[in-house]
This record gives sequence, C-alpha cells and structure tokens, in this order.
Amino acid sequence: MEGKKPTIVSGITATGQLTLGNYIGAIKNFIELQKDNNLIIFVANLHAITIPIGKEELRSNIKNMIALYYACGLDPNKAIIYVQSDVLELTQLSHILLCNTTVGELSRMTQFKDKSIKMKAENGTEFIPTGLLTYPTLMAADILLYDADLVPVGKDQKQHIELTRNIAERMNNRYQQELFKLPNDFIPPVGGKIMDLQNPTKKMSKSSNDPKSFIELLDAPDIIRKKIRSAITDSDGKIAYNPEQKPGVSNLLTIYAVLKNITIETAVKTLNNYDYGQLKEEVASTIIATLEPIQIKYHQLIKDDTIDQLIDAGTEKARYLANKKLTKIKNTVGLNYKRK
Ligand code: AQP
Repeated sequence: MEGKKPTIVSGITATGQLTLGNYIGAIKNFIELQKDNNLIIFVANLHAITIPIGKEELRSNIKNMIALYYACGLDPNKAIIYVQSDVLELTQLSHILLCNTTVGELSRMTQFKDKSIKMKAENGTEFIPTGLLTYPTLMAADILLYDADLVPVGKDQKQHIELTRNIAERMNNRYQQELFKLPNDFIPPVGGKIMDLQNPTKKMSKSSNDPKSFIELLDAPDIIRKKIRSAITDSDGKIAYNPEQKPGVSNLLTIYAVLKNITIETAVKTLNNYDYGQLKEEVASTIIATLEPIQIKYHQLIKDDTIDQLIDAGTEKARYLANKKLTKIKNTVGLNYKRK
C-alpha cells in the first residue's frame, strides 16, 4: 500500500444479493475512491451470521458479492478485496477489543436495540445472539486492523465509529502508545439513499422479504422492467423532486440522475413532459443499460474460475497487513509470550 494516501476500509454484509441501493450507495463510490486512496473492501460474512441465515444462501451471497465487486469495476491492482472470514487475524483482534469494551457500551448501541426488538417482533424469539451485541467490536477490528483513516458510513453506523474511536483511544492510553489510529467517518462524494420500490419511505434493503421492493444487480432486464413498473408512485401525475410529498417519484428520479451522472435538476428538466409510465420505462432502461456490462463481466468471472484466483490474491494481501498489525498488538498486550 502507498504510504501517503489515506486508507479507507469498508464492507457490505452478506445478508442477501447486492441491490441497486448497495451499488449506488457503496460500490459506485468505491470505484471512485480506489483512484486516490488505499482502498480495502471486504464481504462481511462474519457480520452476516449475527442474525440467522441459511447455509446455502450465505455461501452463494459471498461468492456473488465478491464477483460483483470486480464486475462493477473494483480493480485488484488498486484495491485490496477479500472475504472477511478469510482474515483469521480479525477475530483475534476482535476478542482483544472486546476485553477493552464494556457490556454497557455495547448494549447502548442503537442498532443492537433496533435489531433485537425487530427479531423479537418478527420471529417471536427471545434468542438474541451475543454476536449481535458484539457486532460493533468486530466492525472496530475491521477498521483498526488496517489503520484506516476514513470509513464511509451511513447515519445508522456513525455510532459504531464513535465506539471504535473510544476503544482505540482507551487502549492507546492504557498501553501508552499510538497503538491504533483513530478513524473518521465520512460521507462518500457521490450517491444517495435509494428507497424501497414498494415503500419509498424506507431504505431499499437486500434482506427485505418482498423481492419487488428491490432491484438485484443480477436481475434480468424483464424482471427489472416489471419491478420498476410496479414501483409505488402517487396520483398527482407530475414529474417533480420532493422526497417528503412524492417519495416514489423522487426515488426514481434519484436512481435516474445517479446512473446518468447528472444532477437531479437536470433529470427533472429532461423528464419534465413524461407521464409516470414513460418515466418508469426510462428509469428501467437506464438501470438495464448500467447493469448489462456488469452482468456480462460477472458471468465471465464465475465461468472461468478467475474469481477464485482473485479471492486468493486479495486474501494474501489483506492477511499480510493484518498479520503485521496483529503481531504488534499482541506484543503490546503481552500475548506473544515467546518474545523477550
Ligand atoms: N438503499 C440504499 N441506498 C444507498 N446506499 C445503501 N446501502 C445499503 N442500502 C442502500 C449502502 O450499502 C453499504 C452496505 O451496507 P450493508 O449491507 O453492510 O448494510 P445495510 O446498509 O443495512 O444494507 P442493506 O442492503 O439494507 O442490508 P440489510 O438488508 O442486511 O440490512 C453501506 O455503505 C450502505 O450505506
């Protein structure tokens, strides 16, 4: 990795197939960020098992996701790309961090509270896995293991970055040295929040139970057309951007503008005279045109096994850095007992 460039670390949880929301809110930014930063990107499969997920589903999510990272334009010569569970150093660091974190800190995390309430409500279960509680320390390990300067996050993850900073600062004080770099969160330069097609006041999510609510990056053109045609809009018939009063139409305009690399104002001007049917056709065609080359590349990568070689090479690079850092941490904490 190049010394002077900022290091940026980010991952996407393997809880489903990548959606257009993940592409616009995360991957599209990664492609830009890899130009001027040391970019480290992973498939968060350890985070994915903090809530129950079937074995076959998880397996297929992981491989699809990593192949899609490459197919979307992540470059193995510019970014380090790997699957989280392949970097064994991570779970050791996570344990060390847990020993420097209080139960109170973890149980106060909003996301833990929200997710556990949701699990109880939706599944009627009292079985709230401890992994859900310790999710933020695993995330802290993802970040601190590579001395990340910046972590691109949405609002819901900001609290986890604050906790990461607190743990890092606490350990730096405890061991009287700059053992960990304090990371900062940042809002990526391009993108936007893409909303659920059936409930446009809610974020589009890959783990939604309603397939019509999201576009998968591997959806076929006819499926994309059907899903966009069935997207919820409103009855006023005017093309205007107003997320509060016209969330459905505004969401379609955001998708169109981001994928065309134009401003929302330009999108509204361009589509001003369209009715909703024409708007949806235009948005669907834009999505299809964006995803077509990605899907072609994805199928090539999967077909000729190139993806396995890319995964191995990415893992090797990540583990080299992780091992160096973990050795320093273990020396500092006193775990490396052979060292004089
Ligand atoms: N709808 C979205 N619009 C814009 N950005 C989005 N991201 C996710 N959904 C949208 C961005 O994708 C990255 C990875 O997110 P994640 O999978 O780790 O967690 P998430 O934000 O909870 O994503 P999902 O798809 O909604 O997953 P599930 O369904 O498992 O909760 C993040 O950078 C996020 O901002």
